[in-house]
Amino acid sequence: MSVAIRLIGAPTDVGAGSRGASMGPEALRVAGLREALQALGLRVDDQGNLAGPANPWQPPLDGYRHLPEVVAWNRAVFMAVRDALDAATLPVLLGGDHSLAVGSIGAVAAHCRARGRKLRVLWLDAHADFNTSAITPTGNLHGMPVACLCGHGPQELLALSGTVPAIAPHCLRQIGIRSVDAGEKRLVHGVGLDVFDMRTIDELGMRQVMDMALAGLDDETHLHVSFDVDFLDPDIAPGVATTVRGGPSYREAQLCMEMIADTGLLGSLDVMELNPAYDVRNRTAELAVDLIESLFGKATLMRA
Ligand SMILES: [Mn+2]
Repeated sequence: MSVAIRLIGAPTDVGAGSRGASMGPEALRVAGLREALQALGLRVDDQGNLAGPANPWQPPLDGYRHLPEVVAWNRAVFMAVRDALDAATLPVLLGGDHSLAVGSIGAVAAHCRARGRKLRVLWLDAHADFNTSAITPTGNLHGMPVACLCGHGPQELLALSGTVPAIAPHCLRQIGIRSVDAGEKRLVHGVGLDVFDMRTIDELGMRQVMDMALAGLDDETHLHVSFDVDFLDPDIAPGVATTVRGGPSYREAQLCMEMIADTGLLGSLDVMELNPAYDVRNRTAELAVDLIESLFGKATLMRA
């Protein structure tokens, strides 16, 4: 793989229910993300951080918290990811809260539409992120990006990608899910999302789950990974605000990343919700870097 990687920092927590994900990009840099990827022989360009509005820390308005701020940040993310893809680089979005996936995946989807490429999105997360203003308990937009991408959400966010919905639900595979609100569950079933929850991983094992999640890819497929760090078990990854016990272990997470790398199709990546305010000596950022290395093809074991 000779394509250059472009790191894009999005230091904000306007979509989250706790402060601190705004420090995520810098924590990943301190943990040596760029150097780790360069050591694999990859070209890496860190374009620095995007700018956007401060977090006003207000209660919800009409079911959404900080909607204008979330829209502004998502516009910036959309343009940066679009520009990276137009420049034939591989964008890696350093979040930031997960609401920014609307802009990131919106740009990837627009890129694929313009070039007639297929899209597969792997959503690695403890949560389905399929809330809407009608059912959200909090109004936090980081719980809504998948719904927005599938056409359910505020018009300002739905319109970002140029087409509504930005992605067809059948493009998406959710992996690691273990916390879904009741109303959210109905919506997820209603749109027919492909969800590999933790029980499925327990019963079938990560290998079979990944075989299923990656089935049907071909050389014309753009593979996007949206990695919410709360996907991981909190015992190994305490540095997120929304921990849910019972996530993938270190080896399960490594296998997940390695199997994605084996496809050779990774085209874009989000690394989201890393929250240094909850972390212990930056170990979650270091773990994220370790897993990202595997995602880009570092063989952990003795396999050639
Ligand atoms: Mn998420």
